Amino acid sequence: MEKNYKRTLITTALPYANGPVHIGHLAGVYVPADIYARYLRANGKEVLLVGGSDEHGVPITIKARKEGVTPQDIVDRYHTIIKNSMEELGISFDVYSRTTSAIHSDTASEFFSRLYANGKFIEKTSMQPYDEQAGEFLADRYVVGTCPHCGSDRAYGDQCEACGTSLNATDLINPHSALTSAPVTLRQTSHWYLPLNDYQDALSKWILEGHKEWKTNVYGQCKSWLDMGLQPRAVSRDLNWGVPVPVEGAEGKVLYVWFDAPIGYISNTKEILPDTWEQWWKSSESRIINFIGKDNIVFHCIVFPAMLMAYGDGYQLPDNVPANEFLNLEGDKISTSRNWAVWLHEYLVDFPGKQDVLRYVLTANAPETKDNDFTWSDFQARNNNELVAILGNFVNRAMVLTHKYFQGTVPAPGTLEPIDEALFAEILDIKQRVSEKLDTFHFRDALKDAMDM
Ligand code: B3M
Ligand code: ZN
Repeated sequence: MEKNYKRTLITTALPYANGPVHIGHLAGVYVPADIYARYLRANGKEVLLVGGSDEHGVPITIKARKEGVTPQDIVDRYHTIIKNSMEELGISFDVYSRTTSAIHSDTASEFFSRLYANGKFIEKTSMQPYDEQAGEFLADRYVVGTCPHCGSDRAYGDQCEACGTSLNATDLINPHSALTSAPVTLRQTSHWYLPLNDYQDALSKWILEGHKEWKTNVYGQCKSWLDMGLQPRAVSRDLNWGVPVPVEGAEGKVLYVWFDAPIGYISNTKEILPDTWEQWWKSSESRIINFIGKDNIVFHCIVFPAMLMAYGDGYQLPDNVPANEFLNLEGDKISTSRNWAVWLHEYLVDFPGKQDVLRYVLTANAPETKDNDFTWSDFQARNNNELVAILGNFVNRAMVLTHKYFQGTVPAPGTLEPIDEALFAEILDIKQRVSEKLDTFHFRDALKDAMDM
């Protein structure tokens, strides 16, 4: 780290409140972000760890429709489960809020209004997916079809979860409605677009020249997006759940969830620090680090930075975006819809008091540079062979010997013999190596070094 920052704002991707969080979320985002926050705090740095639930968008309305309840019911239920379980796991958030809060609607609405007033959007009429049977436009995940990149037949209108590619509904092969399974028709509607192409040069310079130190998976994805050439992206949707588009005549339209969600980082900072939040966002003495999963890279490295550039007013761009790859479970992709996951709230019931075991295993096996697999046999082996046999034994021996020879009190150090000096030097050396790895977001290697000690 060349520059010495006064404070670090650490953000964590806002999980959709359409289900509880699972070990994939934890390994990808929350455990590493928490390690980093604790590491900086332990070194006396000023840190803010920001999180919250993403409560808008089609993932929420689809879930509500499936269960025959309102979107509000869904987000209330899962926000509570997520917030409580993360707290019980020990993720040390300074704030964990939600995008249905009033402060968030106001912030997101104002953000859009300013860009609108300053002529930063293009308004375009286009043909969009429509379900004749349901009489509704089909935003994002309401359209399902075959991914033109990897051939997965479960790609959504906004993204293919199998290969991580970001899509437009019209890119899909054989698109049909997630509501009624009817084939998708097209109908005319108008939306606001952010012309990302206007920011192509600034983004290229900022990332490709200015941030060569970013993780290779992140840098590589950004480069391929930039090499393809950026296109205007719609920032509104025909949907009845979300932040209303604050423009006259835009009834029935809301902000695209990926427009309002990253603004949630700002509104959550405002919520906890109403008077000083700007120090964290607009001062060159502060830096912003976004912890995310690999499927969120384009939104954090391209779209949100372009929004911040368009807004101006001193907003800083992120200094780093350490994105992780995916964690699989017993050789199979974790899936909420197929209920193939280890859910945090259930783990906490099944393994009371064993929060650190989960945090340890998810870090030792973190998907930092490639997808990784979580297995229960590995969980058991790491618990028994590493935590109990190595760490537990080390602590136990130190305790027993302290009791046996020093009445249970750590004695004052005597004169250091050469052998002690050598040991100290070795410890400092390990500490240095661990710090270097933590500073560059290699938590798994840092843990390995610490355990080898
Ligand atoms: N909720 C997508 C996800 O959960 C989205 C992240 C928002 S971060 C601002 O992967
Ligand atoms: Zn795909």
